[in-house]
Amino acid sequence: MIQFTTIPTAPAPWKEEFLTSNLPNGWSTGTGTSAFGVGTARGATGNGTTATNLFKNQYSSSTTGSFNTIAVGPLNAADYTFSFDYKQSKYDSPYAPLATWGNFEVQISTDFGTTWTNLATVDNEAGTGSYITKTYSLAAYQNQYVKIRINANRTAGDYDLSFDNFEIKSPGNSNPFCLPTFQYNSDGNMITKITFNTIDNTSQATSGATPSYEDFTNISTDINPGNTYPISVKGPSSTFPSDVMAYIDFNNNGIFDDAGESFYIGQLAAANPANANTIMSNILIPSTAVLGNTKMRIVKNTNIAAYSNPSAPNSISGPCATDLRAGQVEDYTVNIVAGSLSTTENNIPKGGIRIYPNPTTSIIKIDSKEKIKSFELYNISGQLIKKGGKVEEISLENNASGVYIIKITLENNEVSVSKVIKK
Ligand SMILES: [Ca+2]
Ligand SMILES: [Ca+2]
Ligand SMILES: [Ca+2]
Repeated sequence: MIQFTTIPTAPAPWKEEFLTSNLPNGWSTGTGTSAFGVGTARGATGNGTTATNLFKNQYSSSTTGSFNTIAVGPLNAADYTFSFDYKQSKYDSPYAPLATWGNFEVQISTDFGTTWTNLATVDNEAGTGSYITKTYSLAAYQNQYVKIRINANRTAGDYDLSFDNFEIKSPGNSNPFCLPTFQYNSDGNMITKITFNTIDNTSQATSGATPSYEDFTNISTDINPGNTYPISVKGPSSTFPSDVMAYIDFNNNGIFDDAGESFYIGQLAAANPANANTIMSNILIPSTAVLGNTKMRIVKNTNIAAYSNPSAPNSISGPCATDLRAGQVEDYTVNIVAGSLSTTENNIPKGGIRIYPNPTTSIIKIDSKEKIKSFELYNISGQLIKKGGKVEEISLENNASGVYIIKITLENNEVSVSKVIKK
């Protein structure tokens, strides 16, 4: 009965470097012969951490291609830039760049892909044999969600057009959400289950075949400043115990260990994946936390210090430590919402209420089995925009494009909180 259209979003700062060969959440890459694909082939090898990249063979029978990113935002810093790496390489070995090949448009959308504006056109740019980095200011898009699209057009040749390392960041933080490095990768020391508020995520437990980084930022939970939430972490530890840290980027600057952002969750005793232990702790969300989407990182690391001194504090020196032994990092999204929008109020049984269309261009209609008593509409920063009594529809005609939160109270005092998007 409920038919919400959930539009996937990612918090900023943001980076997509194609760590696996799966198409990242929220992206689309076209269909048939005009489709871009994630992987690596011929000269289409990536730049940086992974060879994996997003590429397409452009040739006489397949001259155009298009793809778009997930929606990223809100962009709450004034100095955000958008950048990516690209190269074109001849289809045949040794995959040299072509002198004449065509062009691609770089487009941006602030309405989740309904309309697009050209940021730039890259036209027959001379290749270097290496990746070329393109960077564009997003100063004009502060506080908005943005989606980026690339439209590629071939005019000559048979070549691969490759893209990698899509990134939205502040120049003042050149490596947002930097990853730690493990001497022995994950080995038998992975995280197999996390619970935090409404997040309950189990992940793979194959010793020696589990990546040291898992990106679960498509999994999100709503949390309120000033509230405390339980967290549990489960995982094996092959020889020595493992320390577990949690980090939440409360001030939304791409750095995980500013004051008050680090939490020592505890130590997991040695165990194999089949009998892995679980530790629990609590995280107090500071009243100063910036509202909106941000990232939470869980870092687990096995270490000899913990073995020789079980009471030793964590030996994870930071969320980007370069000297960890073996373990895993999992990233999640947490959406910090004002206290009055607590999801614990969201106690209406599924099917009881329907809000549509979502996204909308102006009117939101509300169908409810129970009579509606009142409504409140908030912007993404948690400010009350409008409120009223019994209502069947709400007009967003005079409101800016973006994400809004609607809280509906029914006659029986049940409360529903939903996100709606105005295009
Ligand atoms: Ca890559
Ligand atoms: Ca895991
Ligand atoms: Ca931070």
